[in-house]
Amino acid sequence: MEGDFNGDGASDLLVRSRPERYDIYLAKQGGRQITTRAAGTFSIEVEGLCRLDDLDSDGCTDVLTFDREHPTITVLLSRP
Ligand SMILES: [Ca+2]
Ligand SMILES: [Ca+2]
Repeated sequence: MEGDFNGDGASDLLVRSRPERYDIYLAKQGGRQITTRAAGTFSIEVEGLCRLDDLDSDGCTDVLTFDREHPTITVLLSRP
């Protein structure tokens, strides 16, 4: 999934690297390259879902996770 997690105007990548884990890789050089090390990581239930939106309208893409097993919604706000 793509989003601008640091608000620099270049699209970054959110990758589900494991069934229970997501990693964020930031674009660099104006979006022509992507970092090789994850800038951020978070865990999610294996059956969980993840959606992206700028929930606080600050220009940085935020993450919503949905845990179906223990009905929970988690909001992860990005900061530049
Ligand atoms: Ca970015
Ligand atoms: Ca935001």
